[in-house]
Amino acid sequence: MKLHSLITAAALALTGTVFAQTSTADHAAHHPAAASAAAAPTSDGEVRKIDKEQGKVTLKHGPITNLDMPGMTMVFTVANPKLLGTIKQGDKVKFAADKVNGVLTVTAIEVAK
Ligand SMILES: [Cu+2]
Repeated sequence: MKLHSLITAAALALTGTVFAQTSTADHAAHHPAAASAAAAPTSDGEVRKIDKEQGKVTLKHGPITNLDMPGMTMVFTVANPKLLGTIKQGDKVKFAADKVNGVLTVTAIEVAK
């Protein structure tokens, strides 16, 4: 009886450890984009032009502190073409931009309220 309890306790402890490691790995694997987008600061901008075919957007933007860039009008690549469906020309927006493989990329964008 004593031995049986010991084995059960050991098995429970082992199962608990494996489960904890698996769930942590799963979480990281499922949310890498969300994690990096949340970490990027948002900048103010205004949509000048949208190119859905090329997956690009022209923004007149304010200073982008994380890229050390002053305000200007320029073309960005978007991380996900679906982002372009949520904005239109003339919209005032808040967006997050980052350098992805050397390309200035909008990782998140939304119409400013
Ligand atoms: Cu710029």
